Amino acid sequence: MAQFPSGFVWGAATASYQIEGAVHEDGRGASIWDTFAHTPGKVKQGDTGDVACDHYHRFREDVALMRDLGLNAYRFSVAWPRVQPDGRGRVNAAGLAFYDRLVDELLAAGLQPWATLFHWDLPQALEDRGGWLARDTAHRFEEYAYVVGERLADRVTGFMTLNEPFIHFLLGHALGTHAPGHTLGLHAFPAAHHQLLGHGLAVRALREAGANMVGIANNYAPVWPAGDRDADLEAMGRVDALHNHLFTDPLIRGEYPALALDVVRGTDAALLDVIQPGDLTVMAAPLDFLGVNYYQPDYVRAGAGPLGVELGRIPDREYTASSWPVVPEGLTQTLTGLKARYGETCPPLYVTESGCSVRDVVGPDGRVRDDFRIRYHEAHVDAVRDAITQGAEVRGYFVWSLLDNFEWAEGFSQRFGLVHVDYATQARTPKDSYRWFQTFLKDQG
Ligand code: PNW
Repeated sequence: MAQFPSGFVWGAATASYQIEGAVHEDGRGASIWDTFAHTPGKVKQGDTGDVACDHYHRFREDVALMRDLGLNAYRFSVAWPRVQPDGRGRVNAAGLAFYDRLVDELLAAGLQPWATLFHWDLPQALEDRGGWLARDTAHRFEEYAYVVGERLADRVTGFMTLNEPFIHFLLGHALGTHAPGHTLGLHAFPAAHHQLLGHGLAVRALREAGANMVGIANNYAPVWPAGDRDADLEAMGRVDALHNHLFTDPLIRGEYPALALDVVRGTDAALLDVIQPGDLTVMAAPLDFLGVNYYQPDYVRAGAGPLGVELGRIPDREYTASSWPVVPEGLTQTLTGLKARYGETCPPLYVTESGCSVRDVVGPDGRVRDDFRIRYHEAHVDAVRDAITQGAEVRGYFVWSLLDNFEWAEGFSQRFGLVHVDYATQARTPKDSYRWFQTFLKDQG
């Protein structure tokens, strides 16, 4: 079987609000997820990230787990409200110092630090001024990016500006199931535009601060047909434009996909007024890599939804505990599809998230028998290998996630980790999948 290219990056990924806890410590300001999780009815069981995995205090133990696993990289996110409690201006030295300690600990353990600047925990103070619906937030993000870059760029291997701006746009601003909870439908378009603008401004700021590997982590899904009428194919095109092209074409081609603009214009032509001259040039700042977060295809037919779209359940598949189908070939399609669409201008790709939720329990013998997850990652690693064989330039694979953690609106009910977390005691238990990955990496040499 073909080997992975030398220097291939094998990592695990997490995000600040999902693991850190310590929400009131060392001068951290409130984020929109603090507000949202503390609003009754928004998160299952009333769970919050107040304590989460207590990673803020246990990061040394968590880094040791990764070192022992044999990973060579770790993708974490920086909590903006720790660095700038008010989202602008004043920098909180104690907050920044946490990431400084984390990065040093990673380097000492032989792990490359990969930092995401925004994984959805916007400072509440900025939300109060309009959040991503306001153009100013893009400029505040630029300022924050420079602060983090100045402090960490000498040691961080790769920076990702945003995590999944599409999901933050869709669930946070269009549908309202994530913070900040807006239910604007396509009237949320400014939140897409301003995230993309913020991305471009942050790329520039990071480079000025000395960063030399800069990218983004996007969520991608190949669009599969759930019907074959003309209307179904048209519905697929709209989904592809919004989910996959809207957040990538501007970065690589310096233009919005025409179909996405049509859909937004059809909702309200005035929404497009947020696009100012020069914005797309800013967005198209050259990227060193593209991060690919992959979970499942969009299975689409025409229907009565707002986009004229209905999402279906792919038949004859295994399903994860979060009811997502297991479709490894969708990852191959995503990676080769990016290469096909952008050709020579396609940046090198890293799978920045891949993983599944399983109903894991610690057995009486202390083992967590998550064979489902082992098979999941075996199949998805093979899918990456297939994509490389077919000409995609893929340089890394990050498992989502290192630890079981706060799965947003699902709270702690969904476990994605290679390491089990008992939230009552904060005990970490490496699962069978952790041991599998350890052996796999040894075999890779
Ligand atoms: C990603 N969807 O979120 C995030 O980057 C992680 O923080 C999260 O824990 C992980 O995937 C697992 O969910 C997503 O509805 C949330 O398709 C929702 C969707 C996709 C990704």
